[in-house]
Parts: sequence; C-alpha cells; structure tokens
Amino acid sequence: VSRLPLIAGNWKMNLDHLQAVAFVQKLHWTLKDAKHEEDSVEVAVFPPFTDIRTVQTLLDADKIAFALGGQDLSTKDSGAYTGEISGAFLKQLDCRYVIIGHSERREYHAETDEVVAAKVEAALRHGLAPVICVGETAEDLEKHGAAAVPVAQLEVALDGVASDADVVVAYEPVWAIGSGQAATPQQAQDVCAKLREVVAAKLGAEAAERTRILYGGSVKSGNIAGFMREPDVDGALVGGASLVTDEFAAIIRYQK
Ligand code: G2H
Repeated sequence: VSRLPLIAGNWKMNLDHLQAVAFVQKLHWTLKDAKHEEDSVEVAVFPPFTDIRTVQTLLDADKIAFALGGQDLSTKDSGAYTGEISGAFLKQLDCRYVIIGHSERREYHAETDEVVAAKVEAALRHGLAPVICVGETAEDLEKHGAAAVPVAQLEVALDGVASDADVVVAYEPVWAIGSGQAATPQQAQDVCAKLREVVAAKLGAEAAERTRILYGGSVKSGNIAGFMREPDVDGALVGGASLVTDEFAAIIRYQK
C-alpha cells in the first residue's frame, strides 16, 4: 500500500493572522533545520477563514509545501446566505482540502448526516478534497460499540460520490477530542479498517486502496507513531497539538 501519509493541523478558532504567519514560518524553519524530507508526508493546515489569504500568500512567497484547507464550507455555491463561505472562494485561495462534519460542527451547529453529505458534494463540485469527519460519542460507544456510528455516518456522507473522487476520511471518536484521552492504536485501526470497507462498498476497491483514513482525537508527539504503525491509519487530524510548533513538527516527523 502506498498511500502518502497526511498530517493535518485543524487550528479550530485559534491563531489570528499575525500569529498564523509567525506559526507557519516557525514550523517551516523547524522542519528545515531538522532536514525533514518533504515528500515523506503531506502536511496540511486548516486555519480560520480570516487567516487563509494570509497563509496562502506566505506559502506562495516562501515556497512552503504545506497544503491549505478550510474548516467548513457552505452547501451552496453563492447567493443570499449571510455568513456562509463558498467552496469556490476556498478554491480561489488554493485550498486543497476542506474539513466537513467535524463533531464540533455536528454538535454546535446541528449538522446532520444529510448536511454533511451536501457539503461533501459542494466540496467536490469545487475541486476540493473533503476531509470527512466521523466518530462516536462516549454514549454511542457504550450502546453500539465503536464502529456502528462512524460507519453509518460515512455511508451517508459518501452517497452519490463518484468512484474516482478524491476524499479523505477522519475517524475522530468524540470522547477522545481535546480530552487528552486518545483511542489506542488498536481501537483506531479497528474502526479505520471498517471505514475502509465502507469506502470499498460505496466507491469500489480501487478507491478504498488509495483513500487516506486519518485518526483524530488527542494526537500528540508521544502517541503518533503508534497510530501510524497501523495498516489502515494513514495520518492524523490534529487539534490542540497542531498549535504548538515543536509539538506539531515532532508529529510530522513521527518516523524519526
Ligand atoms: C479532534 C482534534 C482535531 P484534538 O477535534 O480535529 O482535536 O487533537 O485537540 O483532540
């Protein structure tokens, strides 16, 4: 299997545009000083919308090879939707990815599986690769086991998606998010393997083979290697630890 690992930093509502510039420059130089091999792992950052233009300009000017993504997008392309952001705008800012259905959007913005599916469609319409987040709450875990809810969420999210679509899946158990209590590598592997079966059933075997499935939830430099050793975990979606340069650099350099 030759899937390029993806280490993605979800900044959430952190780092204003000045902090963003300082952060990206410092991360870039930290990796350079460590002689990090750029093509061994793809690095992506997901700043708040108001930082994306600034970060894009910096990546471009300094030839920094981080991919850029939005943390959400509208189901609509344009029009009278106050406060919404079109996938077209993200694409114009060189975003490659967009996070969709993060549990914080599902919880605080009442995003249903159907809304998530419409956003996946919108992303693909604009040439953005959706990072589709799925995961069970502690209550789901107790009632249905780990895989049932994320599997059902992914099935809806992939409805109507073409077999050649570029999608990324992120398994984020809600109980592990920001809690400091990460899943074990084995727990992550078990669910990620089931999610790969969903990709196979919905998009075909070839898509399942090439699609990257990430683990997210309290990932840090001390636990990343364990996740990356698992055959169905192809990277990480990192929140809190993606805001600390040395920590995020160490996560990116998990092979060292
Ligand atoms: C899960 C993750 C990033 P954290 O939300 O998407 O956050 O690493 O802080 O648990």
